[in-house]
Amino acid sequence: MTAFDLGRKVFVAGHRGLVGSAVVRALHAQGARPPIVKGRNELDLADQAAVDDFFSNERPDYVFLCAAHVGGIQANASFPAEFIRNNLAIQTNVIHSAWKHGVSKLLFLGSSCIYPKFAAQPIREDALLTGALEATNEAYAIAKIAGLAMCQAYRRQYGFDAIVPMPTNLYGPGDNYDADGSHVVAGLIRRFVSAVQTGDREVVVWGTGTPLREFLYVDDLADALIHLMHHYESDEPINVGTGQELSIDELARRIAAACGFTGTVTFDASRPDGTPRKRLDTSKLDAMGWRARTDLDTGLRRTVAAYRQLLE
Ligand code: GFB
Repeated sequence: MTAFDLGRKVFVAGHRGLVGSAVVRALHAQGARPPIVKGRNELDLADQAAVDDFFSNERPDYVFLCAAHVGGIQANASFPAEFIRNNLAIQTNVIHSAWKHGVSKLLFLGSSCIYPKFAAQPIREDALLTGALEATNEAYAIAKIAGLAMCQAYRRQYGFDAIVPMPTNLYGPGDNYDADGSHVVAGLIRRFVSAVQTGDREVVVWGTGTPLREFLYVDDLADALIHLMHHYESDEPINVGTGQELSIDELARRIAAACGFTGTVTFDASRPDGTPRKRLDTSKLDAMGWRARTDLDTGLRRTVAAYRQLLE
C-alpha cells in the first residue's frame, strides 16, 4: 500500500468545482500541506504539452483528478461532443503525465452513470459493462469508463497506483447553479429561492418526478476520497454513496421546505427523466469503515444557505 502522506505535495485538479473545492477544504481541515491548485487561465488541462510541463516542473506526489466537464441531464443531452472530447482530453493528459513524472498515487473521480441503465439494484461495481448505458449521458459515461480503463491499464502495465471511486449524485456548496446546465439539486434550489423572492406560487420540476436518486453531500464525498487515498489500492472501481434513495418528487418537496417555499410543485413530463433508478451498493466502502455523516435535510439546509450568500 502506497502511504498517503498529508505533508507531501498534493495536486487537486479542478479545485474550483463542486468536488475539487470540497477536497481542498477537507485537506485543510485535516492539517494537510496546502495543495497545488491551478486556475484554468494558468493551466489548461486539455492542453497536453502544458499539462506535461506542469508535472515536470511541480512534481506532485499525489493527484486528486476532480477536473471534468460536468453538467446535469439537459447539458449532457444537448452537448455530448463537448462532454466526450473535453473529458477524454483532460483525464488522458493528467493520468499520463502523472504516471510519467512519478506521482505516487492518483485518484480519478468516476460517476455512477457509468453503470448500465437497467442495472440490478443496488448497483455493484461488477455491473460495469454488463448492459446498455442511459442515452442522455452516454458520451460522458463513456469518457469516464475510458478513464477507468486507462487507470486499470497503467496499473497493470506500469504498476501505477491509480484508484477510481464512483460517486452517486452529488450536491453541496460550490455547485453550478446555471439554469439549464446544473444538476437537479442546484437547479431546484435556484428555482425555489427565486420563487420565494418574487412571490411566485408555482415551481415547475423537470420530468415525471418518479425517478429515484441517491444524493451525497459533497463534504462527505471529499472525506471518503481522502479515506480511499489512505486505505484503497485496487484496479477495481469503488462505489461511494449513502445507500438511501428518494424520488425526484420527494426531493423537490424537501428542497421546497429548505427554501421556505409553500406554493405548488408541478411536473413537466416533456423533459427527460433519465435513468429510472441508480442506487449504489456501497458494501465495499462500508467494509472499510466509512459512512456518510450528513443527512439530506441538513445538507440541503447548508446548501441553500450557501446559495443565498452567493446572491448577496
Ligand atoms: O441531476 P440530474 O440532471 O442528474 O437529474 P441525472 C436528476 C433527475 O432530476 C432527472 C430531474 O430525472 C431530472 O429530469 N430534474 C427535475 C431536474 N428538475 C430538474 C432540474 O431543474 N434540473 C435538473 N438537472 N434535473 C446526471 C448525468 O444524470 O447525473 C451526469 O447527466 C452525471 O452525467 C450526474 O452523471 C451524476 O442523475 O439524471
